[in-house]
Amino acid sequence: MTVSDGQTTDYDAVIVGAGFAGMYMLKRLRDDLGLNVRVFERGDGVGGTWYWNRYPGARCDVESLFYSYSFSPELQQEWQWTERYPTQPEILRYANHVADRFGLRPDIAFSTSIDSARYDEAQDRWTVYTDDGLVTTAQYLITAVGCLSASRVPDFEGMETFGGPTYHTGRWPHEEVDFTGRRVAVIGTGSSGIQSIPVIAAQAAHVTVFQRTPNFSVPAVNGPLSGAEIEQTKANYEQLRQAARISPTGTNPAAPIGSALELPEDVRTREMKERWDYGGAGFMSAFIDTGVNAEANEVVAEFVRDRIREVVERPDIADLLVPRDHPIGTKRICVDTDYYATYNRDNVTLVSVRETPIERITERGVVVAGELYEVDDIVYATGFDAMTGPLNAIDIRGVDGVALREKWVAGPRTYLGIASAGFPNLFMITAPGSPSVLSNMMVSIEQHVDWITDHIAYARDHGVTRTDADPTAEENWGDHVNEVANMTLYPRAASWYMGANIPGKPRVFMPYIGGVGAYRQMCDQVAADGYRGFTLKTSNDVRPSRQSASQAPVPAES
Ligand code: N01
Repeated sequence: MTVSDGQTTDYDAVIVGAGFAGMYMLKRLRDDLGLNVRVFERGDGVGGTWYWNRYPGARCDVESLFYSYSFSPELQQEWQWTERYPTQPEILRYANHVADRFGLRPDIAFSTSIDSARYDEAQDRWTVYTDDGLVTTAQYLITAVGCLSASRVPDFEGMETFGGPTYHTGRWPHEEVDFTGRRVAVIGTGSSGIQSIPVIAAQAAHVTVFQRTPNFSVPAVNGPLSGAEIEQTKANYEQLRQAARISPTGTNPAAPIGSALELPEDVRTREMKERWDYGGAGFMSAFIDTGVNAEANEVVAEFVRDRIREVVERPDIADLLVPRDHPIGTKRICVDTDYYATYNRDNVTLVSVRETPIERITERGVVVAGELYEVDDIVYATGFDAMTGPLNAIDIRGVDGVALREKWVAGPRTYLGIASAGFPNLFMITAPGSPSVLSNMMVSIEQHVDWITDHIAYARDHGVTRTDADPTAEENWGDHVNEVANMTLYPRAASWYMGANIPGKPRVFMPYIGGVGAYRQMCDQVAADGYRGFTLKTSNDVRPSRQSASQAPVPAES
């Protein structure tokens, strides 16, 4: 392994990104394997998603006590969460606490982006080029770039002529934005819009919401955590964390009570009402068939539509807010505080841009169907080039100089959502083909980081200088990812999971939907089989791992 004298730019591993994935990866490789590691982070602080997404009302839709690292019993006991769903500032404080507590900052180069990376086949090392002109080499390149970090603003005609400030929710300024007395346009009603609209409306003189597709949202029922709740979770953390690791989504919702099609109407309505009143995304787990059967899905969707009609006073507005174009859950379910009730305010206007898209943006506002909506500020809550966007933004070149973005031109191809054939010694945390965005990201991040650490330790112990996914194993895995997705209703929605929000992006269901627990088992089995499906090269030879690639993977649980 390479030795660094503090001056050298040669490392054992380079990590891209200092969000929760990058920080934990650094800790494991440095503290447990004793490697020399350099992290490059384009922000000037840690936190990733939570560093960038500072929009009003930003909070996590996974409960704070479980949207946190589990690797350190001391850390999880000492950190005090204050609310059921943590705010962005609180999560960012936590990320900073972790960075300080484990002394991570000295190994992170902040305000530095990686532009490109080349695999050097003669040396079995990556050469990494950063925007400060530095050239760095490393045996391993590990991306921890996040799934939703490439923010996206549609190309509206005339947008550059707008006279006031504009904001994207995923690139919010660090200083406070005061909307008092201002007329604000919010474009987009995904999770970011749904969280920010009520908070902006409470401050601004007027908010005009431009909605293309209504979304399903369930109430968070957020509130302060009581001492008793915290104590109880902390006393049982070990079992609760383990249950999350082997669960379908990395969380601990109440188990489904049966089939929405088979249960008597009063039973299923009672169940949905109880879950609705309890709050949170656990509402979606009431029945076993919501995600796979259109009729069952409709039972749940109609329950939510009724709740929208109940809350929104004006029937014409309620009608616009009721989602009808996709099965519930096939676009990421939103979790809100007072979203629908916000449309009862006098200072909120809803403009549907479904039939009549935004025509253009002028110096004074937004034009729809020939009408100018005059505003002082525009908030783009228009989402991200999800999952592949952040990886394709870096010019990553593997064997024979092939670019990852060229290899992925028809959609991402990975083995286990961690590696991609022809890109040796490259590991991608929570990449397409892994559960990632369909799970509690903290659980999936820890699983990937631990698996990658074990793989690197195995390589070191066996004199392996290069590890590369086998193309056949990758193809098999891709088939499996598609097969499982096609068993569900997910491909029916024009969602960012499918790449549908980016014009020209291939329509491929990107995350793996076979479940976090089942996926973990498969990854563990691959490791137990000596990294089946990877070709491992020692300093003297190239040899396939113990079992042939054609046997990989084993989607035993799906
Ligand atoms: O982005 P989105 P997001 N004209 O893509 C609309 C995570 N997250 O930032 O649906 C008009 O969901 C677009 O309309 P349509 C979470 O995983 C988590 O809100 O494409 N409108 C849509 O309404 C989430 O799913 C949390 O028709 C246009 C909106 O912009 C993911 O991030 C909080 C348009 C984009 O919604 C992304 O959420 C926030 C156009 N030309 C985010 N183009 C929590 O943890 C796009 N839109 C709670």
